[in-house]
Amino acid sequence: MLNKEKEEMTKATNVVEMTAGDNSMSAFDVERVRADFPILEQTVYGRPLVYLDNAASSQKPRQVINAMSEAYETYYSNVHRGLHNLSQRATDGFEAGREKIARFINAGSDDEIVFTRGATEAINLVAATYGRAFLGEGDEVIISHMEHHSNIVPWQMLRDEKGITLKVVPIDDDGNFLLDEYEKLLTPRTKLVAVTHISNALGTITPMADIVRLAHDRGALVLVDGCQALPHMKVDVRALDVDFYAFSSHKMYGPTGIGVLYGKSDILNTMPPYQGGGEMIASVSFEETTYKAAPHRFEAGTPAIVEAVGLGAAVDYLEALGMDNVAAHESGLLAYATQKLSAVPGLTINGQAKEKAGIIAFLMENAHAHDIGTIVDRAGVAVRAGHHCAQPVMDRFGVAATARASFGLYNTREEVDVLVEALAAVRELLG
Ligand code: 7TS
Repeated sequence: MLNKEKEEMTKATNVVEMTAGDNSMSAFDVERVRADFPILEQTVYGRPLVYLDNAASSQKPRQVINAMSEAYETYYSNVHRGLHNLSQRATDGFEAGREKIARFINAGSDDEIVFTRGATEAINLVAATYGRAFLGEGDEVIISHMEHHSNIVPWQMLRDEKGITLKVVPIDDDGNFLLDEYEKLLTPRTKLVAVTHISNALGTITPMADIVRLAHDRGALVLVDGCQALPHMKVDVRALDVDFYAFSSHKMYGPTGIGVLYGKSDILNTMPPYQGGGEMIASVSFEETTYKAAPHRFEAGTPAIVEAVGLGAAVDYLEALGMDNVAAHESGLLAYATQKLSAVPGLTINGQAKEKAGIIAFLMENAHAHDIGTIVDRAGVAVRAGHHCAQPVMDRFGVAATARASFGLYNTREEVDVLVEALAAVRELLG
């Protein structure tokens, strides 16, 4: 390619050049990506759908849908328990999902991947097993002011049950995680630090490497809520040295009903199971039951079999695109949207942290967030309005609700323009 042509291509909207040595697609071509998502082809109220609610849940590419249909049509069966051909193939498909996840996040082994129903269940699992077994009166758990309810309430339940102390790391007016304040909260009684990797309500990327280092210096473990990070950036759990990492499949282009708790093997195997039943035992008699090692001891009952296949297909899809390409595309969108939205009269962005992912929460003068959501919906634009299951951070900013545009790998700058245009209608109607 001529240099000039190359320059034009790098400049062109929505095209991100791949990095040398990357064996993923030759360039991130958003139109090609969009063609993989059948749901995006529709119109809503006669307008092309603009889906900007990816932080709540993302859409599914044909590759994921097809992998799940194929499983149901050709080899569906229960796993781990049948000698017959279908059961073995279903087990292979299910376990391949686990292997793909392990590789995707660079876990040390497949045994470090526990399948759960989602991030919420993954965090509750740690609170209910590690927390109940190893935390007691006066032990401290540190969370941040911008956690989703699913990383607040399980620790409050543990506080009420076991008498632990819950401490909260403050954030500044831009939504930055205050590392100095965090360091001051750490004490020899701190047993666990449970912090989000990316805030779903503000878009802040937390300084995870520093958070982990400081916690480990004091002997505390770290649990990361990675729900909003995994679909948008490369995550290496071993490079980060996190002890637990929780996420949901449905936000990373996979199906609902399945999520993951990554945990270091030596920690997982010290934790007692919390649900008893089939598949998690080594042997059962009325006198005594012994348990399998992790991850199986935490997977009682028939698991989400076809969902694991779908999650594996989502990982294949993301790896083929290349997470660096996805991240670069979305960071371009974030920069563009931030500039465009900031120029809308009367609009304020809630959350302007130094390190941000593709989430923009905003308020408009004289307009309730729900009205914004309803009006832009009429223009085909899907955004979320509300407290985003993060009420404490909304209280921190003195607002009950915000509107939120959150980007995924298939979004374009043209779609941002449609949102901005729709917001002009909000001003006309309400402003
Ligand atoms: N943690 C974070 C940071 C989240 O954003 C969410 C879901 C969860 C945990 C819970 O995930 P689940 O799959 O177990 O429900 N966040 C959102 C949101 O921002 N809008 O709808 C759901």
